[in-house]
Amino acid sequence: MRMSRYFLPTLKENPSDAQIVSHRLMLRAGMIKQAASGIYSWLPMGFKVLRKLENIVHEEQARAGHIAMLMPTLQSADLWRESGRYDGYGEEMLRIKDRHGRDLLFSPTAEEMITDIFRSHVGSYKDLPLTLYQIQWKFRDEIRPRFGVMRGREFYMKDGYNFDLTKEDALHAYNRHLVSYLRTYERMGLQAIPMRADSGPIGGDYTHEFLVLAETGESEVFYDAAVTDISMGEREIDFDDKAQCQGVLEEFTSLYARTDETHDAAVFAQVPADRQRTARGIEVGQIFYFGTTYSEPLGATVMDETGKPVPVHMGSHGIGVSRLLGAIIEASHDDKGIIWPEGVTPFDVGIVNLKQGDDEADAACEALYKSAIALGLDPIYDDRKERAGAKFASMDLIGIPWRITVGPRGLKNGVVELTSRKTGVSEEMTPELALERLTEIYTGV
Ligand code: 5CA
Repeated sequence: MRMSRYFLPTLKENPSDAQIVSHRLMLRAGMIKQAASGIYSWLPMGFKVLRKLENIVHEEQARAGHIAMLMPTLQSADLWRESGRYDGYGEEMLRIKDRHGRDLLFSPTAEEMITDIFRSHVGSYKDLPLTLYQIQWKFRDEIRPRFGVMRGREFYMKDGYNFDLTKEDALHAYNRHLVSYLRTYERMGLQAIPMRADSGPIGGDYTHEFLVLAETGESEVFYDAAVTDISMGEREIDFDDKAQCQGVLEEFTSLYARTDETHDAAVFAQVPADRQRTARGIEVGQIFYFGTTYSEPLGATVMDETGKPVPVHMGSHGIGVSRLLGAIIEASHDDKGIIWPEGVTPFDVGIVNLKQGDDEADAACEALYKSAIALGLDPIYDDRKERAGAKFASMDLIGIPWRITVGPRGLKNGVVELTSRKTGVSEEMTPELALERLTEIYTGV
């Protein structure tokens, strides 16, 4: 992409209404624009990152054997009356009447709809296990939408639902979700710690929230510092291997890590004093096992091996995809702007032309830009007639992990400068070598 042709409405000043750094930076980097309280338009660069996150979620769900689909945002109230949640859900549910006076609602989650689909089409234990998921907009009429996409009213969520014959199988589905979520967050450059939590309006008593530690997080958390040393890394996972998935769950959840809702001071006191931590965290996902809470009232049963109808064991599992943008920025920024982890960056490399209009510099940038694309990289070329300082400031603000700076002085010696956004370290090298380095970083070859 050439900056001169892109739509990147960056702001020089800090927006006064944004209280936390991720919200400020998303507005300043021209990623979102507020449309109404808690409702945002996703401008091109914000949309690009949102799609990258979505792709990672899809890839990791496919790896775990879960199946993608899509359900409507507007749903009939009747289904929710059947489960008893129409009245129970409270003011957060946006209720709508259509022209015929029928009650609809904007889906805040989709347990009812997926259970309805299941009961219409699945009748035998032989069709299980089954895990279906979607990535779809949700609406919750939050009393206090704030912090930009972090607590929106309209937000993008991955919601997955497992259907199993037995509790044991459903707990394996729970474990599969835990493992796949850990992989998902790590690919996004985040450490998200599974913590014992409260199930709220979803129900059930078996649930973990995934929290990214950040001062601006809305949840108070208590944990054993040793949990921050555990990561999935490169290990191979067989998602059908029950013992392996259970092992990962135990490894990640045996140490003390709880949100304030389930915090138990007496148990916490047993953690060695020098490892006790109290902090704040951003909830970027939650998994639930709730047994037959929905399948019983909605009549989602299958015939078991003896021909007897039994309600299926279910769980639901969510990732706050749009909230993740805020969480990533909270975890990775400095006073100049965003620092995108390579796995989610909107562009792989920024090319800065120090002397736009100079034939030699223009030609070198043009060649570099085209070679980068030919190599499968996604460059953004700042070809505007701006001062070098302004170009650097833009690249730093929008957080591109690598910058190649091209100027007449370097070109005399056949070199450009490759700079890391994270460390600020620059190295001179030939344009070919710079591209080789970047290809290795992004594709591993
Ligand atoms: N049905 C279950 C799992 S699919 C469910 O709705 N879970 S949830 O309520 O925990 O939501 C899943 C994730 O969506 C949360 O972990 C959080 O990351 C995100 N989320 C929830 N509310 C909001 C909101 N108002 N704005 C942005 N993200 C939100």
